[in-house]
Amino acid sequence: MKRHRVGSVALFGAFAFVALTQPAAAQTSASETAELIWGLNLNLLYAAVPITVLVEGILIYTVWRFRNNDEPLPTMENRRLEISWTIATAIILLFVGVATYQVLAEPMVTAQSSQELATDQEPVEIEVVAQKYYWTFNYNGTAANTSQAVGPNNTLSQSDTLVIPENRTVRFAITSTDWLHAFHVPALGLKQDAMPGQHNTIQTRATETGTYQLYCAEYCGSGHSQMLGQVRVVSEDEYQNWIDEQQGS
Ligand SMILES: [Cu+2]
Repeated sequence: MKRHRVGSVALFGAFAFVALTQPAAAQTSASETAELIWGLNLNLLYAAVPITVLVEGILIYTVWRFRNNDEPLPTMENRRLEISWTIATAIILLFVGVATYQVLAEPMVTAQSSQELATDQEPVEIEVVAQKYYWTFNYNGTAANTSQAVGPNNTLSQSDTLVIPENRTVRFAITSTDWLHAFHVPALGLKQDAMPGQHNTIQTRATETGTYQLYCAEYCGSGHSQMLGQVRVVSEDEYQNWIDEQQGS
């Protein structure tokens, strides 16, 4: 009878595990950054779900097992149990720490200096400028035609829609002209504060063409919720054509 109960709890746990992890596993990542973050999320879920099921299982079992016990006696000391849960917790925390730091150390998650980038191709460098309540993108290394929008150093400048090539490293230098904003593209796993007087760097390599939503993720005033934009990921050829087109050549 007791074995039967334990079996039921284990079976329920397995179902809960599959049900909870399936949506995360089915998630397709649109960039290397998003893939790393979702991979970590999934690994942590693999550790967290069995622990949750185990703890809740023991709790429910204990409540049921001692339901008619009017004078419960606490366990005064159980050294083996105490050593076990201390070591088990240490191992779990070590796993969480190592797994997290591995992802945090990835250049696609935490941007490093450009020297540490092992890319066969020059990264695309884009300055992202936040201002109440819109986004401006300055494409470094692209000379703007005078008839087009011109950014600092005569670079090609665009507002609201950011166009980036697929399968190529793109570095964003994020800044603000007034006060705090935050550049946030959830589908690409990108989030970085925009602060006046400094450039915060993030980088990614998009792996899926498409159009993704850009949000401001730092409350910045009455127009904050409308401070939106779009990120269009296109093929390398299409990107070059788009640059040429914008330059009017
Ligand atoms: Cu905002």
